[in-house]
Amino acid sequence: MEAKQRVLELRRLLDQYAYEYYVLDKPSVTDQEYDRYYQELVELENTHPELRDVNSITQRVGGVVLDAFDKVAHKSQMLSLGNAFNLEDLRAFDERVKNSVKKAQYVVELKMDGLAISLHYHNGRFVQAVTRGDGLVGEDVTHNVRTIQSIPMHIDAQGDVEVRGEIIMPKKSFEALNKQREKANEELFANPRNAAAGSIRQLDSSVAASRKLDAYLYYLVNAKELGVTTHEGALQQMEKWHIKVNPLRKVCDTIDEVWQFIQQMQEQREQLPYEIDGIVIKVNDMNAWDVLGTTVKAPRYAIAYKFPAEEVTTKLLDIVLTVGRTGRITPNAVLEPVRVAGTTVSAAQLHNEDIIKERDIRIHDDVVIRKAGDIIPEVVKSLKERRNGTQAPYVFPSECPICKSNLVRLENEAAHYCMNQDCPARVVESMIHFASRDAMNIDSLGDKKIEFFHKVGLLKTIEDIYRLKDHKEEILALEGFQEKSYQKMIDAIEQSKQNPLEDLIFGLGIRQVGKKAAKVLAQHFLTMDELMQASKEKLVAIRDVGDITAECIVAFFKEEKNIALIEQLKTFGLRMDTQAKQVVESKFTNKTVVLTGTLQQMTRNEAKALLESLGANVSGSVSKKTDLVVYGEAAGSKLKKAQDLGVETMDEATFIAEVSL
Ligand code: 3BD
Repeated sequence: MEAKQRVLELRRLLDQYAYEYYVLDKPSVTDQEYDRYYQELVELENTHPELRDVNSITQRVGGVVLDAFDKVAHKSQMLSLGNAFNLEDLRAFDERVKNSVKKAQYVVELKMDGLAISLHYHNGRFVQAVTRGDGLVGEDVTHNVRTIQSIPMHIDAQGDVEVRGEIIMPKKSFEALNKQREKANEELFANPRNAAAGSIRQLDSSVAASRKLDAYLYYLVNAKELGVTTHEGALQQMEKWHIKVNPLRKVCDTIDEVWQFIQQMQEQREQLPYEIDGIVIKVNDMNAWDVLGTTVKAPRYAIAYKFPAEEVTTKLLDIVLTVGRTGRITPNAVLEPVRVAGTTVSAAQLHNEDIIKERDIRIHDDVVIRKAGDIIPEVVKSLKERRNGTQAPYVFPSECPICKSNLVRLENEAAHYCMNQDCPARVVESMIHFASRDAMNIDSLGDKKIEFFHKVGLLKTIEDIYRLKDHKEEILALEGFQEKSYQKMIDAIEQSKQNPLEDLIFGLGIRQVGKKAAKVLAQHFLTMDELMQASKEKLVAIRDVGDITAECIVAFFKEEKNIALIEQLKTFGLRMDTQAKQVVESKFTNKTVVLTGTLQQMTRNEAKALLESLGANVSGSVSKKTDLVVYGEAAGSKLKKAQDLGVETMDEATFIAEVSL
């Protein structure tokens, strides 16, 4: 009995100290004192296993390992936010708000650049954490969220409480992590948000525990039930529970005051210990939230002001061309390395010849660059006034940088193409595509290995992949190959021979034939031979196959080399057919159906498979072409849109009744 009292006391004490340290950033005890109590608790929990508790502070180190993440439907949808890019947009927002509610106060808060999360407490205990996902269904990441020190495992509240916020990785943690990964020769994270997302998507929670994540919460779902009527009041209620809420916020009476706060924060942005990508503005009065309502996906009571993308100047050292699988040429700028929006950038996209001409971008120019959507670097413009006479207008090369054959620019296309089917760059890219996940999914034959095997002459064409097993001695003599990794690769290659026809069709890399078209073609023709013999007329008659796609398919199967490749693959034993899906005639046959909301009787994927077996075409978005929307619980914008468009809708019970006939 005494041990139990002491354990509870230690947990309360340590929770309090953790709160002071991780939430308030104001520790009241020394690290040594903290450690003493912590060790005492560890020992008591060891000697009294019956007193262990998943919510004990000792469990923050992680160690839970899952097989997969469970999907969890959100009780209420996690909405998106509309965007504002300037003061004008904000004034328009203010006007809209004031059209519905006479007087509006706003709460302005920082827009943390992390990933949205929902936390659940039951009778004061933390019970579950779910990622935002698509807003309707997220993933259960409870085991990882337990390791985030600033998230309380106990709050002083009864019943069910749900709070939502953002998980972030502080800049310092991010830099330390990447440094460590660089040393270990591991791939670096592009930015703190990706690092945070990657850490939360770990099956082993000790990895997440080592990542030094933090969280800021900004939304109390049950505010009304608790008698809270303003957003600021909700934030203060959360603070009383020791939940971490960003103190950098302000209640404003006018939009000009809001704008002032935005300016201040934009100036302080670099000095903040975490990355933000804007400011969120919310109407304070929560009764006004109901009056204002929500649009298709975002509430009308809030808006996100997005900071303009950071632009920096650097030198353009060179323009180099890369060759894709289809022969498409992409020009890339080689830049003097420069830091922008949190990472060092040394290359940027230049898209095509026209863009280089229009922007008059020349080698040796000083150029302004920024990250599009804060991810992909692009050259905005060149600083012509800084030229010193050494910059000549850029002449797009006439030869392929790899095989030296002439480049061709087709009519009505901005891109140049290398037309040489045997161009080594194209050959390598085709093999990479063939082995990729969505195609033949040969997991242990990645990009680097393919490039390497090509270099040493073991892979000259796609069919050589299936000949690798005849070169065991040579491969084992290569650096980095052991018997075990060799065998794993060969097994994966052999395994791929059983893949259904659609994977092979997609893997061949026929122009215009993506994943979906490959599936449609496989289902329509059922065998490779039938597809190879199909005429253009036959092809265009298929739904989802257009003129150009049909021409590309016919052209592909006219080529001697492609016919020879397929014949060779046949002799290797690759599967050249697929099972016809049995289509049962029903009221869903040939209808375009959209599923929305949470279904109770089956998962959305099961419903999709069922509908497809009944001959329906299941689509993700509602438009005029939609014939029917089947909705489950908490259906949101798609159902509303269907009703607005006058599209037929059907609830789950009716749907089940229809399909079980
Ligand atoms: C933040 C929606 C509302 C509750 C809807 C008003 C879009 C991510 O710091 N408030 C914040 C922040 C995000 C928010 C709301 N307040 N929604 C907020 C937010 N201070 N970042 N977000 N989200 C959260 C999102 N996430 C992924 C994909 C699409 N949208």
